[in-house]
Amino acid sequence: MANKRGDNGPATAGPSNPTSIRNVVFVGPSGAGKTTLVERLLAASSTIARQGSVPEGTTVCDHETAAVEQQRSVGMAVAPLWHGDTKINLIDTPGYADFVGELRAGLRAADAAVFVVSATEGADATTRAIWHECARVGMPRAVLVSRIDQPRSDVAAAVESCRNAFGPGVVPLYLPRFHEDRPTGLHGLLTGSDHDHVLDDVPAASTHTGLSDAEVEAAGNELIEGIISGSEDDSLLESYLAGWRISEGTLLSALETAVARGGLHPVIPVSAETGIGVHELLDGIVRGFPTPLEHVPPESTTPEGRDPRVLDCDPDGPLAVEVVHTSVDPYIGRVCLARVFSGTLLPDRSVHVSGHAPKGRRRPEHDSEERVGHVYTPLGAGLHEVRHCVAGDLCALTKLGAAETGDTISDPSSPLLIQPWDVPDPLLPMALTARSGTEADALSRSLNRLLAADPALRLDRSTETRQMVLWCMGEAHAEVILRRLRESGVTVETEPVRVAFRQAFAKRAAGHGRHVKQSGGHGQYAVCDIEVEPLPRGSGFEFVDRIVGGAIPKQFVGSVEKGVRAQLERGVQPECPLVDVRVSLVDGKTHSVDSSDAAFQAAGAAALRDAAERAGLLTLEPVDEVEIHLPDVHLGAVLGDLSARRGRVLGTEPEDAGWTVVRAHVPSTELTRYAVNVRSLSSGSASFTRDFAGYEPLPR
Ligand SMILES: Nc1nc2c(ncn2[C@@H]2O[C@H](COP(=O)(O)OP(=O)(O)OP(=O)(O)O)[C@@H](O)[C@H]2O)c(=O)[nH]1
Ligand SMILES: [Mg+2]
Repeated sequence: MANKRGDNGPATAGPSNPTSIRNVVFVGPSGAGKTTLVERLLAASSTIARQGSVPEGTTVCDHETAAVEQQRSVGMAVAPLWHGDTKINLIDTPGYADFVGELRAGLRAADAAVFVVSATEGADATTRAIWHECARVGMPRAVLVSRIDQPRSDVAAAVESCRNAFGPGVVPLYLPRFHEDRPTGLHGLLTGSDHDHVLDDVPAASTHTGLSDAEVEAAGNELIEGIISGSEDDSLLESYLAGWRISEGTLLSALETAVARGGLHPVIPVSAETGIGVHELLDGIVRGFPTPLEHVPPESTTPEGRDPRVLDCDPDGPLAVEVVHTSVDPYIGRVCLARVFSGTLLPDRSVHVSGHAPKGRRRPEHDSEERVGHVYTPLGAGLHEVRHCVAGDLCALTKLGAAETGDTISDPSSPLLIQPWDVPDPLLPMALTARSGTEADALSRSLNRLLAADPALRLDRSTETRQMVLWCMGEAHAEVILRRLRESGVTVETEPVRVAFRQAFAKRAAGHGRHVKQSGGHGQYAVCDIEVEPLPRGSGFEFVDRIVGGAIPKQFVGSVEKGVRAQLERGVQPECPLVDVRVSLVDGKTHSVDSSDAAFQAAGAAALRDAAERAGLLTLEPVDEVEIHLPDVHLGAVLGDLSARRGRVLGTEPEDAGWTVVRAHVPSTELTRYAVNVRSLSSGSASFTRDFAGYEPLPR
């Protein structure tokens, strides 16, 4: 569904204090139910009148056509709700591995994550990879065991698999209660409360946790111990060991500390279908999740990189806002989602916009002065105007012409640049062509807009293969990008990605070049003899002047070199430059009138072609060094596949428990779809990087 943009109502005041804000990102594998759960929370808090659904394509967060078509999220989305006096910014992210760039943007905007794992699936290798993404940025996490209404759901088994995967900090905060075999509500281990609100006609007395009183008590004690150890509060530990009763309020505040420190991951069972766990989750977010004040923001400097400092989350501090996401709305144009790290963003103000240029991914480093028009709070694709956005809050901005994902918005009187977050390396190349010359300009413009919005894209324009290659994260990402390009009105086609081959001399040889035309008018006369000698890979081209006795005057020696160099670059076969060779000019002949620079260039080129014919040429193909990180169980399959791709394994080393890193040299032609292949070989769990390593002879 395309949500209605801008609700034209009067601008409302957003929260004015960071303590009344929670930024919570929903992360977890695809299909775990994140988008559906966000939808349920929005409906439960009356933020939306009716709960939409993913299969019907009517949710707030999956508003893009590509998401509706793929029936999964393809980008991060923000949807705020109010729970009491607290504004909770829910940030939905896609679980599919192609969209890890969107996940990282979501993590950047948030102060805590809810990790959603299906009660029918538990934690698999993809889930671990996402957990690792959260851990590397130190994101506090709670675990939601979702879809508990489904027949095959098993909350206890899912908790156990999460604990095995993520460690002993995973501890239930609530247990499910059942009526017969159906979950009907939750039992709070900290509060001792039962919420059997789902089936009103079922008397609470007829529901049970399926556990004995002793088991429930043990689960409660385990939670209290988890809170105490995660909060690292010695006085609490002493009270507990002395057998004193610790009040619920004290434990709740220790719970918040333990979650913020990353030592405790409380578990809440939920069902977006029936609503079980929804109120507990909202209460848990407000009472147990860190506020923006507890989040150490990224370091910022001046745009020139001076005066590094970490700003406080202070509405009265210097303005430091980061664009975490950009999308293009068909009606409004560019919409930037931004996190205010410090200061207060007000509408109708001049601001400074500055950005990085990491790895040539985006535009070069840039700085400009722009004007913020209205400030909005986003609801999926919808926008509602607000009077301000304080430190710790998220907002949407339109009409910021130059701003792109990763940019910093600050006060023009003291411009800042926030240090960038890690963007993933796109590894699936896609060669694009426009249907006509006029379309080529439109394609170029649209691509530039997409590159500015999505840091997980990279564009290479290869002069060697004369292709425009867009690097994406995987097929689903590529599909989304093609759709966005077509929606922007360009007719774009894809073609197979070409690889740039080279050639080298097979052995030493002599070459004779003669360019003589003396019939009528001013003639042309140049004769030269060269010797070629193959050099080690990567040496490039060397030219040696071994002329003795002035057989060729100095000024024409340079001409021969120029002719040789041009022929090397052109190659003797089309689009196949010659490399790694020493060319020595050993002899030649000149004519006092007819010799010229042009004639000696032509003779030099002819001598090189002659030498190539005598020596024979080897075709070289580009080879990349790949580094693959994968669970041990998939090692055999991945190594077998590497050898089928003519890969040469350089080494395998154990990594974290159960994981291995493999390094290998693999021909680039064999890697054009490796991003897709390695994923299917490893059930989506392996990741890899590739770097150009050099050229190697193509097997005959
Ligand atoms: N029965 C049941 N089905 C659910 C529940 N939550 C989600 N679903 C269904 O599960 C499917 C996937 O749900 P999504 O909300 O799209 O999952 P997601 O985690 O957002 O997936 P990605 O966007 O791909 O990461 C949809 O068909 C939902 O209708 C639930 O609590 N109970
Ligand atoms: Mg989703």
